[in-house]
Amino acid sequence: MNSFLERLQSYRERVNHRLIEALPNPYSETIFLHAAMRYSLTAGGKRVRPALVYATGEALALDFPCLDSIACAIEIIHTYSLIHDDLPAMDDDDLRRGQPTCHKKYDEATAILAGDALQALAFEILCESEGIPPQTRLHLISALARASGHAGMAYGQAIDLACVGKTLELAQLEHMHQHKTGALIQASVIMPALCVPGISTALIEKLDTYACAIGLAFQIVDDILDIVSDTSTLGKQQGADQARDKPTYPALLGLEGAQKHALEMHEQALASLAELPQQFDVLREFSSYIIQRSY
Ligand code: GRG
Repeated sequence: MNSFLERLQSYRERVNHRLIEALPNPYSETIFLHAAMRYSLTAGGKRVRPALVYATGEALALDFPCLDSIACAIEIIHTYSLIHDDLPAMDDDDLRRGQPTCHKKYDEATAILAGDALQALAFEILCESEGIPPQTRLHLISALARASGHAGMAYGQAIDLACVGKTLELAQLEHMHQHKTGALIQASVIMPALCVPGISTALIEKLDTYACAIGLAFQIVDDILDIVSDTSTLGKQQGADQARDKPTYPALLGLEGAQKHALEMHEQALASLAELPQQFDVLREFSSYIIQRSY
């Protein structure tokens, strides 16, 4: 696990450099759009999704430069979603990653625009990713649009907002999280796979099953950490989701039941990779990291 954690750190450092390069410089001292984009994108964060892009790329023997655009585009979409999620019309949070949320640091209009501009920037990066053939770029753009839009994350967020105060069945909770959290995690695995010329449908399916399972495991662990971690580790108020009366895995299954369910998802992820060779160990270790992480 230690060497995996070192690898994870190197993925984080790599994407952090690329993200800084991708950001526009502030044009003006009175217009805060660019500063707000930079503020939210560089305010910390685990970089789980870009790390998963690099890990999948390594398993598939892809070159790192061709993975950079995918890693940046997905993290930028993720950051836009957090900015919008924190707005008063959504979760109304004051803290994100231990720092004032974008609309608290700047103002609501600037935060909305920073999210909008980040979303557009993600697609611009994919359009201009020189190391990737144009036809593949189109597939990547389409995959990210699906994962983040009306059939993916935005749909999941809409379900989430409609579910406040309701009790959901496990299948309904999973449906919400497969879209809200899972879709971008799935894209982090499938987008690198789309760069492999002639990749088989069978391999894509195995990777997709793997990604669905770790996406849910990630969310279950997030719900557990929301209860068991303290506010300084979380970078937000402890028990925030519970306090908002949102349906969570521990609320539905109990803490132990949620832990058991996360382990089941990890086992499902490993099972989907069972026939794949040793070079896929990086993804096996990634799944272990997802269920063992402490923040
Ligand atoms: C506004 C369209 C739109 C979507 C928002 C991602 C999201 C959808 C909302 C965030 C709220 C939340 C707690 C979602 C669960 C997914 C999740 C655990 C997000 C936080 O991701 P991390 O832990 O965050 O990877 P860092 O800060 O490490 O990048």
